Amino acid sequence: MKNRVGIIGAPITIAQPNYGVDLGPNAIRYAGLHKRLDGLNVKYEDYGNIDIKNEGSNEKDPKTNLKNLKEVTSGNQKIADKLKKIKSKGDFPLILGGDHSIAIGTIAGLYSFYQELGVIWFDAHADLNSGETSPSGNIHGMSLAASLGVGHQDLTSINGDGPKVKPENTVIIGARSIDEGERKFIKEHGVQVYTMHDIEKRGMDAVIKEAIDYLRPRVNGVHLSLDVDGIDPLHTPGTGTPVDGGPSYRETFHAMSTLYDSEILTSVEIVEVNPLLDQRNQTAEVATDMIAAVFGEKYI
Ligand code: HAR
Ligand code: MN
Ligand code: MN
Ligand code: MN
Repeated sequence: MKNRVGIIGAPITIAQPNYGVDLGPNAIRYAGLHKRLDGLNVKYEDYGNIDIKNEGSNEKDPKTNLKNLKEVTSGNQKIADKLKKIKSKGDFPLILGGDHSIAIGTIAGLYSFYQELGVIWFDAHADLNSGETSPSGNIHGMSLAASLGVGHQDLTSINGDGPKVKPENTVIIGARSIDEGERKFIKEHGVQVYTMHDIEKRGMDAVIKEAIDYLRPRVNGVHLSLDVDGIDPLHTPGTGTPVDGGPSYRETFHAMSTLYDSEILTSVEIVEVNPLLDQRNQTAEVATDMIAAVFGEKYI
């Protein structure tokens, strides 16, 4: 990566029910992020954490079926603004979450620079719900839909009205917990989804290479949104909504280093690390290993 990396902590937590995910950015720093980047000769600037107000009623609004909409919206507005600032300096954004709602802000900010943005959504979930389909009212399960322009107007109009990314420029990898409404969304909008079944049948190497080859001719930038619950919870127990049966540490590391080799990525975020649910910061350490892989760490 030629550009300097701009690190931002984005500690939104109120788009999901567990407290502690706001501590994710610092847990990743404590796990040795800076040293790892130093070891790779990657230049970076750490801008610290965005000041997020994680105060909301945590009640579902009976009209919208959303929890903490106002607060999640204003937090994401701040994230979008910060993204625009560091992109204007020429930095390569590395955003540390925070729950997965932060992708609404990062992708909205990136839209100012890439009208044909590709997104690789590595996750156990599809995050394609809206107020109408969500079983929980938790906005972190709606962030990809909002980025695609579907959902509450407050969420879809951050940094300008409408979709920030197109369904045909979006690839989900690792999905194994997809709600009924999300299945319908995928069929209707044509998002490319590689479920665990695809990974089992074809292997991670084939899947990640196909995703890269699919996106490359279509897009002018690619954002990796890495939800740590995408990885098997044997390796990443410190996360709010773990789902068994995910890709292993090795398979995920391989996907990340293949993305590095492809030189396709223009921004990276890592989300849903919750140190209060973790054991000895293990999940932040795995997250840091995956970031190292995406920035070029190899075994020799
Ligand atoms: N699909 C469920 C919902 O919408 C669960 C979402 C869980 N969340 C995440 N997102 N960590 O990837 O409530
Ligand atoms: Mn997610
Ligand atoms: Mn998830
Ligand atoms: Mn490998």
